[in-house]
Amino acid sequence: MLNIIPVPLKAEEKEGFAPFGGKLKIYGEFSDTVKFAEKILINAKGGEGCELVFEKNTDATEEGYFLKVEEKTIKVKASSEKGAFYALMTLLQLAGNAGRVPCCEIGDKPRFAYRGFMLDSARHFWSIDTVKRYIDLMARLKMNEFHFHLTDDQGWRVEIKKYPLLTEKGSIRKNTQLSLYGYNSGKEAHDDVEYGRGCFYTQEQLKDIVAYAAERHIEVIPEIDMPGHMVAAIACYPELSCTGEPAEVSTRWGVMDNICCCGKEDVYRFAKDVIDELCEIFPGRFFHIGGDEVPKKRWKTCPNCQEKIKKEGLKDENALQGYFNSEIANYLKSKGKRMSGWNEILDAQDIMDTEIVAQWWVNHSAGNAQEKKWIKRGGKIIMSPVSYVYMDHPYHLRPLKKTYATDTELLGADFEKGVLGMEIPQWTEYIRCEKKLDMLTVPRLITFSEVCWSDRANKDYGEFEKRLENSREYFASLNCPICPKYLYTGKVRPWYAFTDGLKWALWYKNVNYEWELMKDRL
Ligand code: TNX
Repeated sequence: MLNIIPVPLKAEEKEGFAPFGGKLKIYGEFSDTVKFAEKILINAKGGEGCELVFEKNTDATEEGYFLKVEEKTIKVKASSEKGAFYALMTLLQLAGNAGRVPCCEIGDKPRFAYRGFMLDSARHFWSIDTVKRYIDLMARLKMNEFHFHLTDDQGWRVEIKKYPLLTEKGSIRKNTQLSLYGYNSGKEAHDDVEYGRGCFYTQEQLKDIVAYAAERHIEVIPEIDMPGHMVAAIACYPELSCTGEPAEVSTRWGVMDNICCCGKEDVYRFAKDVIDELCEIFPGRFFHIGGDEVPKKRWKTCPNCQEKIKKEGLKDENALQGYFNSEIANYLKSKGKRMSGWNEILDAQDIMDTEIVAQWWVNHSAGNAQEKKWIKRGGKIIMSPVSYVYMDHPYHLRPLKKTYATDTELLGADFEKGVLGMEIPQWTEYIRCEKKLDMLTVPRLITFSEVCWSDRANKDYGEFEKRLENSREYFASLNCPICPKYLYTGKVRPWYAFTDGLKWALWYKNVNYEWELMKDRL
């Protein structure tokens, strides 16, 4: 068994091994990949007497590659730098720390063009080194879209020169909610420490992250969540809200009623100013505007919103969000960007252009009418179904096996034409340190790479789990440890998890359960 994740389309193992390491003679087409290979292998042992050759072959798809490993020659055929790079990623994984790779023949290409990972740096902030470590891991797994959730109610984490308060003030919250116990009753437990002072990325730092990702064929997609999930910005510039009353950066999780006022021109101006600055930093094709969880309560009684609804001849408050989305989508389009957003951006889909992309996170299946209608209209979606892929949920609720089944259980042929790809999000309300981030992220990201890269016919969870276990050393060498198997298979469970009904009622209370039990053992 060749130990490769995600499993390639076709792979055949042969007798023997080829030396692989810093002593390889590397040459051929695709100069970026040749340079990358030299750089990454420079200190790796092995490779003597062997060559690694890159050739151009137009039979390969843009991201696909052919690989032939013989005892003295390793030949890669690809049609672009991307394919050549992915062949190199396969070789690095096959080699691990062994200094050699098994002889083999591989023909590979991805199932989906969009293979994403989202990191929430708003609720808790992640250092540039951590972000790069995850970008590296994504590259090894042949994933290509890094969705960066940069702002939320509890913190604004990206420098915007025109609005300096956003990071001076909007990055700081007075304290932090600790658990879901008492959820939405206002009685949740909180700590009493300020969080977030100085926790933001400067524009220069973001450019560095973008370049680092680009070298690994990963696009960075910024997300500025609007018009909801905006309390941190409203705390700095209260005029953005309907009432204009003073507000504080949120210390609680959940969905806030205090959202931006889509009846005020200031809000459109603000959004466009932020977009202007960010488009200078993120050269990619997509720009994510969030758009999720937008309670319309305040809009219903806001004179500005009601006037806008009347003036534009809109049906209701949902249509007002649709109007706002369309304005922003057109603005982004004028800058050469394609807008993406969570599925709520389609709550008034009739007035939305099918050019935009909806990221579907609510429980869905071929039965979701909104989604069906969108796809029928020719719209595209990215799948992030909450009950299969959410990484912040405990393993006893969502073992790897469930995440692995996302594709096979949810996608039917009629549906598939509308699917641009898949993305796995990591929300970080309850993740405060790297060890916990790794515990919940690493195994799921590895699993998900196979979900979105590999052919359906090659998917077999039992066989995948063997490759995963055989890869512990390799991922540990990338500083990405895989947590114990009894954890990711969901065996660490609170007693009530054995009773199905109670499980759903009470898991919220115990979102930290596995961590509390495991933290000293990781
Ligand atoms: C829902 S998914 C959210 C996030 C939370 C997450 C927690 C989505 C678009 N919105 O704001 O962090 O649940 O799992």
